[in-house]
Amino acid sequence: MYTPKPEHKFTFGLWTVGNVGRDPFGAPVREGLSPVQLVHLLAEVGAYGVNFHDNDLVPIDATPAERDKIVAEFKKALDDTGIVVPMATTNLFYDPVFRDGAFTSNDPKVRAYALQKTMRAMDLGAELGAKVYVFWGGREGVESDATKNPVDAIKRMREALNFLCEYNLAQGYGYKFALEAKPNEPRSDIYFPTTGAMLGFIATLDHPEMVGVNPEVAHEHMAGLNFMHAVAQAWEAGKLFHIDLNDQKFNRYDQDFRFGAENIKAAFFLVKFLEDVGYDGSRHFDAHAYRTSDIEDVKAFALGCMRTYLILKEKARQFNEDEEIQALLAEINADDGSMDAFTGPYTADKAAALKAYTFDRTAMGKRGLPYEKLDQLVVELLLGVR
Ligand code: GLT
Ligand code: MN
Ligand code: MN
Repeated sequence: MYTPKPEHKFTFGLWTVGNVGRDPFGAPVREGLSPVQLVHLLAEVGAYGVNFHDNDLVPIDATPAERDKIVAEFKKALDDTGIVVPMATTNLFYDPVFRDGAFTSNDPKVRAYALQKTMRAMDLGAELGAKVYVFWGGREGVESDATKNPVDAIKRMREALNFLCEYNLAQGYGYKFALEAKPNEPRSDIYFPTTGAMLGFIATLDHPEMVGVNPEVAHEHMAGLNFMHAVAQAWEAGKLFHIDLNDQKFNRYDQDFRFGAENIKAAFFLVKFLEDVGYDGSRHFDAHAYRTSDIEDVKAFALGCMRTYLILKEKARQFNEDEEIQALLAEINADDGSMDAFTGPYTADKAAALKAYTFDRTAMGKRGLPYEKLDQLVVELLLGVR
């Protein structure tokens, strides 16, 4: 019942199961597996797809001949396993050239190089079948506001995305672009720090219909925000093009823990939301195993992400079928229709009638709201005693 299958659309990045456990205080602890080995590992644990940055697959200094050989071997691994590539992205943060950003760098040469690198990476992703293209601007920020004008940064980012939307159209790639926000790390402050900020920015682009978001659990939790609310806003705006699932303690560094490892209740409401609305994109796990893990434990990590998702999906089904919970929801949302005359689209008559109406404010303020009871039912459902 909790066995991952391709129809669940579980995906991982090469950089996630391939993470070697390097951190700012310590060297790698695991051997790096090749992209081909990682595809086989993902097939073994039951994933549907693999995503990558250009340089997860093709080293930044590879010659065209080396690139073609790597791509051919990777394609063969995909064919052998049935693993697909739904999403691709560009590494615009690792190389020293990007130390002050890519599209928002103060150096026009760096900005142009970032565009060139992204077009080439879009070619690579399209060649392997990717339909979603993620933009995570990890270095698009500052340590000191003396160094960059934030309005210039916004304008530079807009110019780059408009350029790349046109390239997408000109090549006929049909990509949907998904912008991923993060508040900080590796920069002290990163521009467009939340999913909400990205949504506001998208509306200012030349092709807003082509661009949506890729919200990540951990990134909103770093900022102490309710992730599901950000996802709901993106969904309601028709902008939930991709999602990065993982977990972490609130207000900490970017931990990228296994999905559901820290905040089970938040993970439950997230899965319930995605399943209830019928989100049909990838369930991408942008997480990595603890630094203490060996390769067997990395597999346990990957399987754990997917199993937790499926268990929470089953819990969401139970929630929707639980008579006591549904009765409480019906009570909470009861509507006797007495306000219908006032609500909905504005008319002058409605406004006049509403202004003249007398409310029993005291009674309204005393109405019982059984939210403790309802929440406890959720807790008991999650703890497995219902
Ligand atoms: C990096 C980052 C992630 C992004 C990846 C895509 S790379 O691991 O922390 O949140 O989604 O660029
Ligand atoms: Mn992260
Ligand atoms: Mn991410």
